[in-house]
Amino acid sequence: MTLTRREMLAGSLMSFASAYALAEITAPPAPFGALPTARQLRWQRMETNAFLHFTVNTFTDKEWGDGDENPSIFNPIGFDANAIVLALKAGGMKGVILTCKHHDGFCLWPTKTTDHCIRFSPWKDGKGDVVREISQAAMREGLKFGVYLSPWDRNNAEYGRPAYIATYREQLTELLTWYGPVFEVWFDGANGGEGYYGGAREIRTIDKHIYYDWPTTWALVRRLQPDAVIFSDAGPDARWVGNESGVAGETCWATCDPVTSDGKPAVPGDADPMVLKTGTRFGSRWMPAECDVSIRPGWFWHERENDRVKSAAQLVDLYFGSVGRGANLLLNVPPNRSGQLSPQDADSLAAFYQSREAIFRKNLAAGAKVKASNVRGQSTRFGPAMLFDGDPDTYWATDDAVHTPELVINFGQKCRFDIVRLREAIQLGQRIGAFAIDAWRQESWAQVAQGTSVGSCRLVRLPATVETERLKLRITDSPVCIALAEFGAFAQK
Ligand code: FUL
Repeated sequence: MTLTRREMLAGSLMSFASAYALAEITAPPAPFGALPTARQLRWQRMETNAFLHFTVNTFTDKEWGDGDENPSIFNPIGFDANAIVLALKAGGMKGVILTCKHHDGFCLWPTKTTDHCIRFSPWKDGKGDVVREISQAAMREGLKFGVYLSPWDRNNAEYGRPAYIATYREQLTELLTWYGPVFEVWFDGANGGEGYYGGAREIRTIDKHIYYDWPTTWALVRRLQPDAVIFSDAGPDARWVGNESGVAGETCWATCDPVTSDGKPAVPGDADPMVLKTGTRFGSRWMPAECDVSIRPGWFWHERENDRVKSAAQLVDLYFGSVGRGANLLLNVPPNRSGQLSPQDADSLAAFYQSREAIFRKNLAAGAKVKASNVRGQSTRFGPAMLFDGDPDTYWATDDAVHTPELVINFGQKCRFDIVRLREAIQLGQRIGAFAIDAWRQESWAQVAQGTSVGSCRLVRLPATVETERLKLRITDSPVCIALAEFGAFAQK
């Protein structure tokens, strides 16, 4: 049969129309609530980053330096940025944040703003630059580099007065323009109090809500490093989790409206830790939590703590309590006086990574038969196969009216596992409010676990190893249709 031009045109218009209709039916779910920016999405996918606390304190054996240190004490003769970064990489760290200046005010780079810095140390005859070496080693090894610049400066004579704020911003400008891309800028909440302050040796208190004028400083970060995530007790991109033990709330929403204990908008150094710990369900801002914790009792290296380095098993627990609750883990591993990681720390880090690899190597649900109670528009694009393709951008979604669907995983034979991992398609917001997991026991379903917030990652440790042929995920609470990017079942034991 030969078609006329007119018939051909009509035919192609028809198929265009039906394809269009289908596409309409299977349109992705509308985003819900506060959404992550591209920089936040990139940051959340990093999951585990390292913190390096290193400065004069490493040599004075202190946690907080007074600001009256003689720069001549800073002399890490064996400093090896490459070895440090390689050890972090072996620990599975994706980024590294360096304390470029801690509360003592000593700058680890040749700043033009103060003499309380590395230029006046004997290390490399005052020509060294720790910031440059760490940032370059990170770049070489594929880790991202971030900066910590303490707002509180116990050395600066002008601290507490406007002149210091100008200096602080100059220091930030140096750090954000001299060393290439920065993935995170870490603003500490600890500030104001006793210090050396250029010899005044007094107590200086500041109004945390006014003194720093944070909006202006954060605008500077945005201008100089638009991809950098800004971290503080009050965000704006990532929030402190409210404790330094490395653990987020059992319920931990990525949305948050940080407030002070009397309900005012929070600022660095004045935020209600309980709000930070759990976030705010349906909060107005996407502001995921970051759990900072040290591998040792202190933030800086102390010889007396060499036998108190956290074990791989303890680090795995922290991973479950942070990344497993939708937060990022920022693990501090402090270099020692020779400028290297001590073997205890490096060994623990490597073992931590190997443990994680061993646990998450095989998703036992990936080869199973999976049935969803509902699939959006019955489209394979939103089908449950998307849960196992390892792509965080694809997901199983339901029709708009279906908020509490179920998913049955049929292993075809008895399967043993003790960990379940869920990941929402967070580019569409935090949707799921609660879920439950059931195992098939001969003739009926028995609930083995339940949970609340999911977000970028939820790890569920089952109370005991489950051995079953079938597993069921029930979404028990969601204000809208769901979009789940991953379902995983793993065996640790
Ligand atoms: C705190 C500081 O006072 C500690 O020394 C450390 O830097 C920690 C990460 O933040 O507020």
